[in-house]
Amino acid sequence: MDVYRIYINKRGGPCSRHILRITEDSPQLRGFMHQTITKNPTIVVDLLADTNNTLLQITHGLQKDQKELPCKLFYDERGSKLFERICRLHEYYPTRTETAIMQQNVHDVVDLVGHGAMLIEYGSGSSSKVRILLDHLPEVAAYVPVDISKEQLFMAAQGLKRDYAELEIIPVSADYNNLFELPIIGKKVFHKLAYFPGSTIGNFYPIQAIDFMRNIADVVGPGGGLLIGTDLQKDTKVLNKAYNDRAGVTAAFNLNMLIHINAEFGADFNVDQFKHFAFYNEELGRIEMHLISQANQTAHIVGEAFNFKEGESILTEVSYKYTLEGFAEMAYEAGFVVIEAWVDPKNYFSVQNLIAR
Ligand code: AVI
Repeated sequence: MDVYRIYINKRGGPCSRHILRITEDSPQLRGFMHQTITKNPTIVVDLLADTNNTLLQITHGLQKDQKELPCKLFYDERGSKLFERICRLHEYYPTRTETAIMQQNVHDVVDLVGHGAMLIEYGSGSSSKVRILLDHLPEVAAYVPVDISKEQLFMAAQGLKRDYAELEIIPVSADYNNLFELPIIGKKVFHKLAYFPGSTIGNFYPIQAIDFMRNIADVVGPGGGLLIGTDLQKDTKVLNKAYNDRAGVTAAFNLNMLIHINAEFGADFNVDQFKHFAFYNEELGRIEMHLISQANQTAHIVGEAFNFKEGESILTEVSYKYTLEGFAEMAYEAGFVVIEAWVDPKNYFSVQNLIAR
């Protein structure tokens, strides 16, 4: 029977460079747990179990004057499903607009990328967006989906294996905000292309976005590429609607963060006593998502008490919207040059091809 093998670093801990050498008897795998999961000869590497790091981020964030929580906490199982629903909402234009841009320009994209690429997708999730590239890119050397969720990686890799039998798929389970080393692959790699769709770059503060893209530039090396989706600045009304949908899915998604923290970190947030609030901050060019406390209240996390005044907010997410020029400047600072930016007719969204300098 074909198997997936998953190697979990038992040491865990925050960001550090872990070496992934992926053969069964490799000495680097000593001290790693080994689980056989399911079909197909594909290897999944889990770099870090960073529960402690996340807990620190939560408690530090709640000690700030403007309380904040890391937006990665949206994505437990329920949160990921809610996010999928958001992506299908009429008000939430980014997903369908990015897909349309890709569909209309895939031949140009592929011409620029060329053959023999190692395709590394950051935050690959269900790996659905990459299919349009895989359908058109000639001779992909390997597809390396990187995601924190092992379950999603397994499911996605299985699905892809069914449809792209010849493709070498090496999923890496890692927090892509941390440095990670690429797995070694069998075929010759002509160049590396990082793929970061979905405008998730907007969820980083600009300084973090530059650092993150700098890491990608290191990973792909000079001449390597980054294909990235970026949301663009537009009418405030359109933006406010996208993050305040009428069906309340975004509100449920936002509140789910507290449910997740209660379940995973033994906290006791009274979820009913918080309300979703999102608005476009024109000055800073970003959507801000907040949870507003509806009363004076206290929540406990690992024995520590956090007080909330009535009306006080927790900032749960920023979602920056860029101009093409502003993004090009940021990319340049991170070591990239924008080669091409494809946009939709309304100029709502862009897919950009960047080359590392
Ligand atoms: C994942 N990210 C790009 C989404 C966004 O639009 O910033 C997350 C999201 N938050 C609310 N709706 C969607």
